[in-house]
Amino acid sequence: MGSWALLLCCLWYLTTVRAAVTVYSQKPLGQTLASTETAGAPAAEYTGLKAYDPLTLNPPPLPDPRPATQFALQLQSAAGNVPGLSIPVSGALLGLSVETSVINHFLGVNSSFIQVPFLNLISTVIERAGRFHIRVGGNTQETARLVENTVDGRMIEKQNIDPNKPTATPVLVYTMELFYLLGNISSLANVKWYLGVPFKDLEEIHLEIAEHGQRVLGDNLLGIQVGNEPDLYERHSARPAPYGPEDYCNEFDKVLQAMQTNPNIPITNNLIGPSVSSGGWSPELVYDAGFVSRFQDNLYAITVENYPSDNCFAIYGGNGRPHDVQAEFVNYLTHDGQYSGRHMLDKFLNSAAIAQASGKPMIMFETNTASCGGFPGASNSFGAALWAVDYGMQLAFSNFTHGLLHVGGQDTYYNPATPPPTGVSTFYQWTVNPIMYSIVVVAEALGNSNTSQVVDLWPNSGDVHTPGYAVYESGNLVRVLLMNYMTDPSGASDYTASISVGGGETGTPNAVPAEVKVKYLWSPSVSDHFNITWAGQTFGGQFESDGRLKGEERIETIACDQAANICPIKVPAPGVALVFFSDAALQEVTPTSTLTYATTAVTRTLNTATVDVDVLATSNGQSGRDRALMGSTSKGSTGAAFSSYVAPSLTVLIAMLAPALAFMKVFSR
Ligand SMILES: *[C@@H]1O[C@H](CO)[C@@H](O)[C@H](O)[C@H]1NC(C)=O
Ligand SMILES: *[C@@H]1O[C@H](CO)[C@@H](O)[C@H](O)[C@H]1NC(C)=O
Ligand SMILES: *[C@@H]1O[C@H](CO)[C@@H](O)[C@H](O)[C@H]1NC(C)=O
Ligand SMILES: *[C@@H]1O[C@H](CO)[C@@H](O)[C@H](O)[C@H]1NC(C)=O
Ligand SMILES: CC(=O)N[C@H]1CO[C@H](CO)[C@@H](O)[C@@H]1O
Repeated sequence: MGSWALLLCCLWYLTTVRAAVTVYSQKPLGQTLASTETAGAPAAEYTGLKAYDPLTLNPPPLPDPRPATQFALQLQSAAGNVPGLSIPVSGALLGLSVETSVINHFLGVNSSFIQVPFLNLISTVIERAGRFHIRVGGNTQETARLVENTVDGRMIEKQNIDPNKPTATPVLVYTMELFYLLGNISSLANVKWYLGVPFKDLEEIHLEIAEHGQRVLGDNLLGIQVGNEPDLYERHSARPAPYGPEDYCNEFDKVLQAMQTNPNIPITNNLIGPSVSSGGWSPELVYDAGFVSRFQDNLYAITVENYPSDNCFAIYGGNGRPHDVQAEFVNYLTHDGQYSGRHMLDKFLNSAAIAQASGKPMIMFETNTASCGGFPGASNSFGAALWAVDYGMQLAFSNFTHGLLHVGGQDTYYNPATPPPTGVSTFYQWTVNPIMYSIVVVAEALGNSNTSQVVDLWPNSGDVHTPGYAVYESGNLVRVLLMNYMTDPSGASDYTASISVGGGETGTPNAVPAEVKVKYLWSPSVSDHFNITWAGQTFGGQFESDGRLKGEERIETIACDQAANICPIKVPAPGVALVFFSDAALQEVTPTSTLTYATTAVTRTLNTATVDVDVLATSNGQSGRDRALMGSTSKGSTGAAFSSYVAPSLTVLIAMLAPALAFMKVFSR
């Protein structure tokens, strides 16, 4: 049976059973997809695409002794009195790093076919932070080549160069459509880009990314990466040994000179490096080789790339070590754990200070929960969302200006969001994963003023399960973010922080307002994949999202005791509370209306300079063939099968598609 016929009968089936069944997608889907389950064995045999792995870990046991559930938190109202405050950062601090080979799935097929869920997702952040930063690159940028046309007419294509070396990194070929796609995205939403030139073969330097990137993207191109994780080149046989920091600096110079003599590259002061992973060299070795002083006038930003752990052993074997994810889950769930942002950034504080001293942004250019795709059950859990909120705030506190969460393809666990697999994309919507919420929460915590300064509060006598941060904007306390890493459905591990502002020993007047507003990031457990809300709204479950937060927004109002100078803020276990100390601080990051793009894809045949959003919102991006299919299966309600399509029917659809899914093309980092 062809897959279209298969879908056809599924659709008929789902329209008839929709009303009768009520199941949630997560577990049933997993059970159905776990095709090779062995009787009696633990459910670890899921063999489908990793992005949909239903493996759910157990929340770690409660710490013993338990942290206090009541504590006082004394804050200064003015930034001037706060030691250790960060430099001013922007709400666009957390962005994405998208592997080049997956942009046709994640961003759009080409310049006239842009993924609407993607636009909606980033618009959700832009409405809060003012803009959004995306890096397109990763390992696949190193061998990318611009071609006039690809064989099959697509925007990008992978080609294996040497048939005798099947494991060699395939050359990625792309057409001009890539630049137009990014350009057209920026004309729809305020996205700024980082690109990277290939650095693999410097006998013949390829600078088309810089040439066309600058020409097509203009100001929307922030900078150009030169060299990706050069400290691993020797290990990955990308360079003959020995390859050291000095060699990298010399090669960087070679590329710079090629740019400076290229009339099509007018801007050569926007380069990005050294992007070391710290798996090989510490960044200090590169600074010692003169990187910053030598390229001071040509650098846009100083970058590092880092993951707190890796799942490479499970993916490739050999390298690295196996991980017991259940046992290690807890390492993500403390403010000072082995995998925490604080721990990760310790080794880069000197880099951030060097960047600050040289007036450059400091960017964590590629990061996520674990390299080689992340960990099943952990990277796609609410625990990862808490980890990423803490990490994002810690990046700010550590004087990093940006951090980019990596997006792989269908075969990774850590994507903030995943488009449906090729072939079923007309029927499924996107899967938004927990760390996407973190991007939204951090955007709201930092706001859109570019003046936010952050301090890590270490509240509750520095308990690592209950971290907190204060945010000062234009010198004044505006928001406080409080976290609870524990999972305790009984409610006994919820805590209440009694926040005082000024007064007492601060030598300044009592300053709590009459009331504060609070938004919660909530889930019943750190292990949950989809039952997550931010201020009462959710992106929904697997294959359920069009990129918009859905549901009624819930903002709590908490009365403060001004005489006693106390605002009591409850924080659930697990959860995050974002406390707004003024209505202005709330309004700054709370969109009143949402600019959205309501179809599954935008098809634009007119490439005019301005885009009519109303037209986009009402246009139907599906092709005629897809529409005909829908019409013929939904018994008189054309399109209804898709638009009202909800989780309950998914089990059935997936069950019948399982064989087709197995053959789907997959991409991974
Ligand atoms: C863009 O992709 C769409 C959908 O696959 C296709 O119909 C269209 O021809 C493509 N446009 C270009 C310019 O390649
Ligand atoms: C961040 O920069 C500020 C201003 O220079 C400095 O006071 C602070 O100590 C730095 N923070 C860290 C964690 O290094
Ligand atoms: C924040 O900084 C960005 C980038 O420099 C700028 O485009 C934007 O206008 C700034 N926002 C405000 C409110 O100043
Ligand atoms: C989310 O969790 C809550 C509490 O456990 C439960 O009442 C609710 O039904 C769950 N929602 C979904 C969509 O699973
Ligand atoms: C701003 C921008 O990059 N616009 C591009 C949109 O895509 C078309 C091709 O489809 C290009 O011609 C435009 O330059």
